[in-house]
Amino acid sequence: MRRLALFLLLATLFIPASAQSTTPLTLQGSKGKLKAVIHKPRLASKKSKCAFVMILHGFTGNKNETLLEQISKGLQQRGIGSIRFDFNGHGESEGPFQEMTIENEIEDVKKVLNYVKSQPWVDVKRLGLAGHSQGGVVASMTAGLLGSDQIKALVLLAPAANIGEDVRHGSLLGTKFNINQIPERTMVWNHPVGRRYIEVARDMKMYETAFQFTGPVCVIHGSADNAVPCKYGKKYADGYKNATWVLQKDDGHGLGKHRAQTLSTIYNFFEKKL
Ligand code: FER
Repeated sequence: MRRLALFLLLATLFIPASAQSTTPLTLQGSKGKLKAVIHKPRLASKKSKCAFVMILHGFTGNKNETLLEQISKGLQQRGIGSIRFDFNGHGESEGPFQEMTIENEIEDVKKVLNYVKSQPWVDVKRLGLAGHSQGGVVASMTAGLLGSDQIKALVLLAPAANIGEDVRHGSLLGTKFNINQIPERTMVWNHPVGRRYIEVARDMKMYETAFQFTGPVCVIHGSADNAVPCKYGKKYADGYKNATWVLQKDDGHGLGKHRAQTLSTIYNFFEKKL
């Protein structure tokens, strides 16, 4: 009996911490299987929960871009979990690129979110979203649709708010097409963009949907971004009730110039707001 009591006492004194891990996984998305990497931070005990961020890449991008990996690793060191994944038609995920749309990318995010919420170590009350470029548009619209009950904080990195406007003018990143007779496919950055992508982008209520989100937002944009001029990011920041605007001088679309500063802005924001 004394031994048992001693054992129980020691057991409570040495509750094992749960180690950090970085694990590849496959999830069901809107158009097939999605490949993802989930980052779990070190937790005080097996029962602990942590804040968590979903990280979204851009048009023709993938989950292993340096910026996204850096965000995951930095958050992990600060006790915040994250997931990066390839959208349908991108990276190692399934689905033909030509069928990818901003709409079905939003569906991908919702499906990944359901998986995240099922993890016992994730605090579902402390969920954040971060998206780069087209991933920023997807993040903004998903946050608007789900609301601040489900998404606590949002980071938009060079959000590609010009997509809708470009499309309505018959242009996609410099490729021209006839908006009154949308082709079955349009090659953009060597990728086949389908008709449905253009229709969705033409009709989407991007700002209107996005601005339904009332939680804290941080918008970071490079002043020398040639793919998405920074005035589009500024319009996002100006439209939100609760946004911080960070303009990175002479930085481009990939936000590589002041990377350390960009990263610490992201970490500090999530540490404070989640
Ligand atoms: C466009 C403007 C910006 C566009 C895509 C982007 C496909 C997004 C770029 C990115 O995600 O990096 O007209 O058309």
